[in-house]
Amino acid sequence: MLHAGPSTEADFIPGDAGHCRWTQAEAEKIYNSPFNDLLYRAHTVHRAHFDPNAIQMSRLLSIKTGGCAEDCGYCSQSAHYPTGLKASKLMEVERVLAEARKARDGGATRYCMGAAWRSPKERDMEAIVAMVSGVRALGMETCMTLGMLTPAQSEKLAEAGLDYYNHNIDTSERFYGEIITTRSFADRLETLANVRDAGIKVCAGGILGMGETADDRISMLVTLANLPAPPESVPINMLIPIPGSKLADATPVDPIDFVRTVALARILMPQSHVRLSAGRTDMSDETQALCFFAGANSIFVGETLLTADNPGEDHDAALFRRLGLRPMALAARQAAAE
Ligand code: SAM
Ligand code: DTB
Ligand code: SF4
Repeated sequence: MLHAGPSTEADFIPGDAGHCRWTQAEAEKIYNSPFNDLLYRAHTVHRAHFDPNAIQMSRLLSIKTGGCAEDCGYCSQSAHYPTGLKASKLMEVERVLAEARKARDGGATRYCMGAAWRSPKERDMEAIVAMVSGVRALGMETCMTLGMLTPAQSEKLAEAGLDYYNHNIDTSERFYGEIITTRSFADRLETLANVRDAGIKVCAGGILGMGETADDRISMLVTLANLPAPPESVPINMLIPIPGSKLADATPVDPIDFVRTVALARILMPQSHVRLSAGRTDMSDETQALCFFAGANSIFVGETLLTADNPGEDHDAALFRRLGLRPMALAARQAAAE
């Protein structure tokens, strides 16, 4: 299906897969337009595709924490930096399912399980598959983020019934090597293609506040929007500075620029769920409200993300009340995706 794209024919190059391909120049023009024009356009696109007051709620669990071989400069779990995080082994399936049950009872409809791996080992696949089918049996959508996947591993997860796979491109291709050296931007795209080919829905986004330029942020979104099919879910994380990590002292992103990026994501990927992801603890309610107006329609709920803090149920319930927001029902989301 065609997604609502640029406003004039001159604005885009038709892509092979039948959806618009955005150019960097067009995306920059939109990002740099007057703030009110940008937000008006983003919100109009948002209303055309979604209920503007419904927010999808996901819950995260770290199923294997720390000791990771990759050198991602933002991460608490990389073994390359003295972040003080204690590493642990893969969690037992029953414990994961007990946590998932609690999350479901707390209102989450998607359960996202993350492992601090470069890629999963064959010996871990049996437990991973059991986690996917167990969480599904609880009536929740499933998401995993385990690092790079081969085509065969992607097929195995698809057969287990995995709904989403999260694999972020994090930033622009140009800036990538400044943040991570143990894998390449092309490696990330390869896993995204493997996941897509296996028929799993794609969750892919990035992080703002790592010292990137506005053009890097725009380029990251153009890459995502121009994939053969745009990701169904686009997490926009604000860097949580981790003491001891390479980016511990990065300059925080300007909240207005953060909102501009969310708005651009909404315009470039009209049918995707845009997730206001990590970093909400350090964001004002007003900034979050602007993000929801600009088209963000998904959040992580609960006190913790993988290892870092998240606002928690009480704060989010109060925010939802103030803004008249409500949780997006599972059935409504499935209908919107069809
Ligand atoms: N190891 C897997 C991988 O890298 O794909 C999965 C887990 S990893 C922690 C998932 C994503 O969380 C990263 O790609 C990054 O975008 C985000 N993330 C990690 N640390 C973060 C931080 N300190 N602040 C914001 N986002 C972060
Ligand atoms: C994503 O884009 N953000 C989530 C999820 N995908 C896996 C992870 C955020 C991690 C924040 C830092 C932490 O908790 O360690
Ligand atoms: Fe490992 Fe993922 Fe953290 Fe990178 S982001 S260090 S791959 S856990």
